[in-house]
Amino acid sequence: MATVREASYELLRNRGMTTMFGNPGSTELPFLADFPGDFNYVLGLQEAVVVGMADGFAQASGRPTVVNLHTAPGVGNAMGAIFNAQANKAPLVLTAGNQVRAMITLQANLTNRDAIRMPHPLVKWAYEPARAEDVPLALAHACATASLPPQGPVFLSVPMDDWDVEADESAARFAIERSVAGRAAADLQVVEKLGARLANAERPVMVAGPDVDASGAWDVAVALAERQRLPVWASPAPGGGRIGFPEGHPLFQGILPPAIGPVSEVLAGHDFVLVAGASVFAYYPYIPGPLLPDGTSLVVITNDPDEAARAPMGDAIVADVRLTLDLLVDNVPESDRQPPEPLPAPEPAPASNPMSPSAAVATLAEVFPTDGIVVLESPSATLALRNQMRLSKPGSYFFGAGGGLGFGLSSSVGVQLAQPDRPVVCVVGEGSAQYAITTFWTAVAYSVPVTFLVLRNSEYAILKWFAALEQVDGAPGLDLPALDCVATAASYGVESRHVTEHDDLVEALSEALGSNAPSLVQVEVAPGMALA
Ligand SMILES: Cc1ncc(C[n+]2csc(CCOP(=O)(O)OP(=O)(O)O)c2C)c(N)n1
Repeated sequence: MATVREASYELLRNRGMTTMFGNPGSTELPFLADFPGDFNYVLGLQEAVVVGMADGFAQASGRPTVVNLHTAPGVGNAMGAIFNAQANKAPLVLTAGNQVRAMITLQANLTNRDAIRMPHPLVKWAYEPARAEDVPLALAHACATASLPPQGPVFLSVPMDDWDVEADESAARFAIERSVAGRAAADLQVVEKLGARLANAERPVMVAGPDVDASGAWDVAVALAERQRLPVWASPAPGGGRIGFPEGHPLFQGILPPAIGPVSEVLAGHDFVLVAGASVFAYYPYIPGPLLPDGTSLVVITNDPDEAARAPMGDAIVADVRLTLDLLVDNVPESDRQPPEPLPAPEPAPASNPMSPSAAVATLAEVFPTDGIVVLESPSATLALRNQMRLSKPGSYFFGAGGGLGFGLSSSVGVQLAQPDRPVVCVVGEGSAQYAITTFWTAVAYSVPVTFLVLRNSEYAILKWFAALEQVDGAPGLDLPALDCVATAASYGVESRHVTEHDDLVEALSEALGSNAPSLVQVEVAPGMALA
């Protein structure tokens, strides 16, 4: 007879979920007993890092991913990263231990007494099974819910004495073997109407968002834009965890600004806006104005009913982005519209000392491998990186859509583990790096060859920019003198170098990219926001 633990591992194995990320405590050890040889346990040294790594892994592998958190305090540490995972639509099956059932009611030490309530509202589902025998079914439920659209984190609390209990063999077998498929295309009639609206529009435009990439719709988005000669904008950068359209394509026009009035200004002159795979829109800061220009209508295709419902304007089709675009492209004619003028090539950044953030990311572009992946968390250089690099391959860009720092460093390790054949470069501000600094330990311990490029400007540049926008004078705490990521990373065993000159940066990055170990390059950059 199998135990609940054995049945649970078989269930995960059956779903291909054999890499898990965790930071265990005494309440999780019974789950980890006799850890099966075909599973990988990736240890993170703090729970926010654990969840960030799993987030990157889940997104880059397209698979639900198990996370093993310590009871209440571990879940507490993880909350910011769970917030990010929800914004990223990362299918995480978060598990945490709890006290033995006999001591939950009397609230023994480490009891997570309100386990189900704790991770709300950041998870799609939270549960603690009523009986130990129900753990496999609850785990199957968790895996299905995390994977169904919109994907996202779920939470399962398991009292520590459940794992050795004998499983209900028949129930466990059904739980192990069942599968739940959830990608649904839109009704053909709805797509035909959308096709007619698009084809009959005079000056339509497309906005491509993160779920184009996540749903594998990259090629069909390009085919649709080419067929209909659509100018294409990327959805606003703050909420855009992934890129939905090749940014070097002649139809690509740039990134929509993340504010109400400015979006409307950019879209002026277009009578129809097709948004694919993005929320409408991830605005911040608040710059009021009309939501759309006069005479402009909008349709969004999203797999997320909440995204559809909460959009402040336009119509929505709730369906899988890829399947819907596949249908749509077959339901529009080849257009003879005049294609838009292509976006001019990026201006070379003028030389300065220290170099500008734009010059630093332009230098990265010089040596960036064609199959490379960027994980980005350098707030004041986000737009400069997008503009200078113009990433143009699917699955090449990951950014924390939630905005909680710590995603960058940690998720880059997960992305690299999921994509071992593609070089991963994590571009990170020295301030942001601190939120997940122990990631370096995991990168070394598991030989994960991420190249970390730290842009050091000795300040919270983005906050100074926000302070000016918000007309806030005299705010404390916006300078960061003397943070040395080279020394910190080196103390964890990461090969690390500080550079100031272009040629040294080229050499350091080329070396790091060629190495099969994690490496860090810290480059001194000028303070301030880099917009292009
Ligand atoms: C968890 C969390 N805490 C605080 C913030 C607020 N915040 C946003 S950007 C930023 C500064 C980031 O500094 P750095 O990485 O050096 O980048 P720079 O702004 O200089 O480009 C801070 C503190 C946040 N986004 N997330």
